[in-house]
Amino acid sequence: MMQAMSDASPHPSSTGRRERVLSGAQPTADSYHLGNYFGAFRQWVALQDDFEAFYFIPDLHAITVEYDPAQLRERTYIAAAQLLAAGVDPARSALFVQSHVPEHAQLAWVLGGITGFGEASRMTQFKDKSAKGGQDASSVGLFTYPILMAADILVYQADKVPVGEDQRQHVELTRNLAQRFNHRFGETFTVPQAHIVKATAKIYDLQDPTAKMSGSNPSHAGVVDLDDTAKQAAKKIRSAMTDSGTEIRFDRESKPGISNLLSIYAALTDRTIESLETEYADKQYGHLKVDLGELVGDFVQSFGDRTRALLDDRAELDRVLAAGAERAREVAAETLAAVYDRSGFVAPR
Ligand code: ATP
Ligand code: LTN
Repeated sequence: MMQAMSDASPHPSSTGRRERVLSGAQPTADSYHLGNYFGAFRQWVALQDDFEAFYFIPDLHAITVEYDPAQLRERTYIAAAQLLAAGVDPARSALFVQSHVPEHAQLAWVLGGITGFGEASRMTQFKDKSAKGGQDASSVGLFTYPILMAADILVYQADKVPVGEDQRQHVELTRNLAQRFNHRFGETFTVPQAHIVKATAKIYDLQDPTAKMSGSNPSHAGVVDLDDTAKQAAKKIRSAMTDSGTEIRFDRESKPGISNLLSIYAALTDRTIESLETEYADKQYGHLKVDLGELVGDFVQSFGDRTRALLDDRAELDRVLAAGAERAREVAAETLAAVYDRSGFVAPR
């Protein structure tokens, strides 16, 4: 009934378009890290073959914690260069900056009206982050962060959202909001699915292999940054906290340190954990660390070379981001128009 009354475009899943993938990673550090790469970017790159892809740098999300404007601007460029270095291909994917597409913020406002306060209060990322800084230090923006994230996803009618494990709850909220809106106002949104690859869904901190490798950790001793030198990265791997005992075996419970190194090794070389266990059966922790240290060192070295070359040409980065935003806006504007219409807003004429 609602839909029949609406003159906005139909639900996209009925239009036979290609399936869409969307994701973002905050520019809140001077570099992304190995956890971001394996947990997210590798999947982004793989999915751009078969999906219509939208990848973006959530600068609006980045201002929900204390930050420095000049630093944010620089980090946004670094993020763009690193995503390109990781293999995001602007010929196949729209790569853009969130603030270049105002529809994200506009849709977030509408979704805020159908989000329960209690529902938002249950988001564990907010609870964790606000616990660290103290309730008074937390902004309202940090609280409503997941609603903006839902808007990011829904405004593109995304089918798949490749993220690490820590983002699962936010995608679940997004699904609930999409279903709620569709139910109340008529079919409007595609209900997205999280795409989480189990083997690399959570890369752990090298110094505390029970905690997530995280860019916001004040110490980067356990975080391999993608702009580390080969030497720095190799040293971080060699200094990784490992477990008591000597056996090189994957066991998350009793050997979190070794298991984390095996996960990184397997992901980096496209080998199975089993083949690594076999290869290192008679060897010591030290051998594994030295070998992996070299591999990770080589990896960050070539990643860094590619990134620096891209960062040297800001005008080209601007062009890539502008083209990405243009493509993104075509899609986002169409969704927002449908949402405004279904919401009962009078169209400007
Ligand atoms: P924070 O400082 O909030 O911890 P972060 O380092 O986790 O930041 P995000 O911007 O939150 O970085 O994450 C970008 C993407 O990388 C998300 O899809 C997230 O799930 C993924 N990701 C982040 N850390 C890891 C990790 N340690 N293992 C696997 N995936 C991760
Ligand atoms: N909250 C995410 C970043 C992010 C995102 C998104 C990821 C913002 N909007 C939309 C996927 C889809 C994080 O990684 N911290």
